[in-house]
Order: sequence, then C-alpha cells, then structure tokens
Amino acid sequence: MQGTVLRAQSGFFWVQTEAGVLECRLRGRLKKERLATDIAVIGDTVRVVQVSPQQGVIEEVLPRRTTLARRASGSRGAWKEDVLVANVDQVVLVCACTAPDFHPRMLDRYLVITEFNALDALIVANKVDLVDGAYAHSLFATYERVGYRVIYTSAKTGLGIAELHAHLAGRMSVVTGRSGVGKSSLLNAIQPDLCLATSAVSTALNKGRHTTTVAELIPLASYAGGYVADTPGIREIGLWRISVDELDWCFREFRPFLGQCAFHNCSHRHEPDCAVRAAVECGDITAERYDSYLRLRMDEA
Ligand SMILES: Nc1nc2c(ncn2[C@@H]2O[C@H](COP(=O)(O)OP(=O)(O)OP(=O)(O)O)[C@@H](O)[C@H]2O)c(=O)[nH]1
Ligand SMILES: [Mg+2]
Ligand SMILES: [Zn+2]
Repeated sequence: MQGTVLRAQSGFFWVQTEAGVLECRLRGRLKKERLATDIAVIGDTVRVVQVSPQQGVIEEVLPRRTTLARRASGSRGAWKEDVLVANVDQVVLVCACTAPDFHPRMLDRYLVITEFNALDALIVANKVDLVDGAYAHSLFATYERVGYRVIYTSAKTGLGIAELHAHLAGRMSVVTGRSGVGKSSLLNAIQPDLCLATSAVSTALNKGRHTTTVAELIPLASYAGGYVADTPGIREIGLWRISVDELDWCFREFRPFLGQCAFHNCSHRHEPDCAVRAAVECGDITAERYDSYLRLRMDEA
C-alpha cells in the first residue's frame, strides 16, 4: 500500500493509507540506509505493509518532489539537510492587515525561506474586516507587483474563504505566519470540523496531544483532498546559512539585475554602477524591499 506520513515522532510514523491511519515503524533495513532523522518526514509518500488493523511497517520512502528544508550543520563541518516537510506544493504566508500590525520585514523573511526552497508562495492578507479595503491593498501592493499572489480574507466575515479553500484543495500546503494573525481561524472557516483552538496565545493544533513541538499534516476533507502542514519549527527558521548570492536570488524582483553590477561581488550597498541600487532609484525595486534585503544581509555578516 502507498500512504502519506502525517506525523513522525520518536521512531513512529502515522501514515494515512486506504486502510486508514496506520501507526508504523521502519523496516530495519531502511534505518541502516539513511540517517535516522530524515528517513521519513511528514509529507513523504511511503510504501507500507499492514501488519495489524492499526499497524504497519514502512518498506520504502518514495523520492520527494520538493522539500521545505533548512541547512543544518552536520558532522565535521559539512552541511546536512534538515527536511521539515516533503512534497510541499506551496507555502501559505498568513499576515494580518492589523492586530497584530503588518510587518513587511517578517513577510520578507518568510518569502526568502520560500524562494530558497524553490517553493511557491501564497500570501494571505487576513482580518480585512478591521481595515479599509484600499489600505489593505496598499500594504500588499509591492508583493502583487513582483508577482506574488495575495488573497484578501476575513475569517470573521467569510470574505475570501472560498478562494483560499480553492487554493488549498488538492495541494500540500505549509501554513505559517506569526502568532495571532488568524491561521487557525482561517482553517476552521474552511473546515469547521477541524475545531482548532483560536486565541492570541494558542496551543491550537496540538490541543489534547502530548506535545506542542511535533509537526503534523492535517488532511483536508475538501472535494479534492489536500493537506495542511502545521510546523511549529518553521517560525524559528533563521536565515543562517543562506549565502549572500542565494539571498540576492531570493528577492525575486532583483533577479533581472543580478550580474549587471560593475563589480561581480557587489554588495549592492555602496559600490559604483550598482544595477540593484539603480533599480531602487528608478522604482523597479521598492525602497522597503531593498531595506529588508540590507537588513537580512547585515544579519548574515
Ligand atoms: N476581526 C477579525 N479577527 C480575527 C480574524 N481572524 C482571526 N481573528 C481573531 O484573531 C485572534 C487570533 O486568531 P488565531 O486563529 O488564534 O491566530 P493564529 O494565527 O492561529 O495564532 P497562533 O496559533 O498563536 O499562531 C483570535 O481572537 C481570532 O478570533 C479576522 O479575519 N477578523
Ligand atoms: Mg493557531
Ligand atoms: Zn550591486
């Protein structure tokens, strides 16, 4: 049977199969083949053999289409990939138009992580019921202009919920954003039987389970299926280990200008004939995004 890993913890894997959710262990041979931590992660497609009504054994992890992964330090100074979620179709970045205040710097960080992983981003501008519509659009205009899709929603009035649902249906989505922006409220609006706890300080998806640090996939009961990943860890993904060149690339509107500066190792800060700075001056790159970029570079240095 083939299945999808919904949750992984302490050597146990909960795998959704046509026979329901099976609690699985790994076949011994698999453990020897790969490093313990990323043999199987949530989102992985696995081949399992059922051994009892509720249990199975994972025989094989199928190749991953995409991953959301950070670079962790491995042994002897080598990098190793720390895969958080496999087979991700999109990263859904939830922001609030207000309460809490919209922080472009934070959105830019999440976008860098998304671009670094070569994943699609979907920006959700929630709580539009609390602000003027024109103001909401002005907050996200830059992002729409550089090609990100922005959906304006209100978990309270239902605005944009059907559109968001259509984007989640049939896909594997990682949903993230700072606390209080309305992630759980939006998912509840899409699928009321999820009954996720909502509050400013929320234990949300882990209510009633034994830990608050475990990542898991929530299957959507929508017409086309789909999964939403709740990964507590993603909030802590720093930008460390993304090289300066990679950071340039992660600001997607910089791409046409990269390689056009007079100095090939241009920091885009003070060098003469800098194509990126020229683009900022003529308005092709906004001052805000450029500022975000500089700050992230300083964090790197
Ligand atoms: N007015 C308004 N309030 C909302 C909306 N969406 C969520 N809220 C409120 O905002 C608060 C936080 O919502 P949550 O859904 O718990 O936020 P969260 O992003 O899941 O937060 P964490 O689980 O802490 O990361 C709750 O009091 C919600 O009722 C909205 O669209 N409009
Ligand atoms: Mg929540
Ligand atoms: Zn430059």
